[in-house]
Amino acid sequence: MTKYEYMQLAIELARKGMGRTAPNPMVGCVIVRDGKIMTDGFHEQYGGYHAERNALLRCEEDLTGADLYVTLEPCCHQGQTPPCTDIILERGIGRVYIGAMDPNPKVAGKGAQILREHGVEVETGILEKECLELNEVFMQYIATGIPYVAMKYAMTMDGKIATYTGDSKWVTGEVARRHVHELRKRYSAIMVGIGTVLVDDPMLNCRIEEGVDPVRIICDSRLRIPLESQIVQTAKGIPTIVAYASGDPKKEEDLRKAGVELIQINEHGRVDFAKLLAELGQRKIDSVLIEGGGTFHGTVLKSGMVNRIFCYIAPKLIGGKEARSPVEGDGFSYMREALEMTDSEIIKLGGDICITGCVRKEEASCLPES
Ligand code: AOF
Ligand code: ZN
Repeated sequence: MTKYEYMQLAIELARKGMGRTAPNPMVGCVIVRDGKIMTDGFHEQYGGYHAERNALLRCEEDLTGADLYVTLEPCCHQGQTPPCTDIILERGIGRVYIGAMDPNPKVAGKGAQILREHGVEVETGILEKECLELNEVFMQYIATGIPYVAMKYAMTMDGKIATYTGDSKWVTGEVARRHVHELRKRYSAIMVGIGTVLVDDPMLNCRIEEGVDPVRIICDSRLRIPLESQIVQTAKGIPTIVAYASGDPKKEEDLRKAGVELIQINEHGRVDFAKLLAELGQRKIDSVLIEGGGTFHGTVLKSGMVNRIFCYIAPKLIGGKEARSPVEGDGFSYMREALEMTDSEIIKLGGDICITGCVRKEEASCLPES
């Protein structure tokens, strides 16, 4: 096997930690000697041992001179667990292949440097693009403290998210809907505008085996969320935040009693999305999946803080000029102003497809006021 194939295995292992490591990274590690995989490991949960330590502790055999493949630069700091560089050196590993460097200021090149200083051969940048993408959330959050934001919507071939009567169950088929639940597992929080709660009364949980429910966040400037909505009714079991600008004190108290956490941000009577994101970042929320309606998406895109879009398309047509579309507001005047994606890819999901891509940063400035 080549070094790229071993790193690919390490990436697949890392993914097993999805939904359980935030706000820390997903990391995988494979250790090879004389062409044989001796051991492997991954970061299983937040606060637990790192991938390298898990792999090394599982193997009692002599690993002197072995090759270690790891998706993220080994750490060299004492955090919740001891430095991985220590155990790598103790076990006499000969060569370390690194996928992506760690932007955490406590590591940032020092991990690789310490290994080299102790005579370990270090090669960096193996499947770097894939390893960076694996941890796109961590890379942004550790550097800025601002959560990574993805937006998701499902539409028909004629660009509608519901019929003119508001019916939207279901636009896409089962395979695509399962994919959405995988996203809900991957992202730490899910966010919608109050409109979605009033129309759909959703649960916004993660309904797959071994799923992890994201924190639910409702943007609700005037605190209109009904106490009898499914979200409020289940707030004691699933962490739920309502972000609002102003509201009746009695309603505030009732919501708190129901288990809802309230965040008040009043910017001229509205919740400012950028300020809300900063607040969520302080609460260790590293990523947010937006699953709102067209109005909410329009507002959020205007902030310029959306990193990625997941657009599901079902091969159906429903027509109707009153039928809602995924991004509303006033929109741009000219094609040349369009927000463009980089690194876009198409995923086939049964009869549906998903187009995903990163919003080109310099263009993510703003949509016109609606
Ligand atoms: C992980 N898992 O497999 C690797 C990490 O919170 P701590 O003390 O466990 O330290 C977290 C930091 O360690 C994290 O920000 C990253 O820089 C580094 N590497 N973290 O949780 C791992 N390899
Ligand atoms: Zn470590």
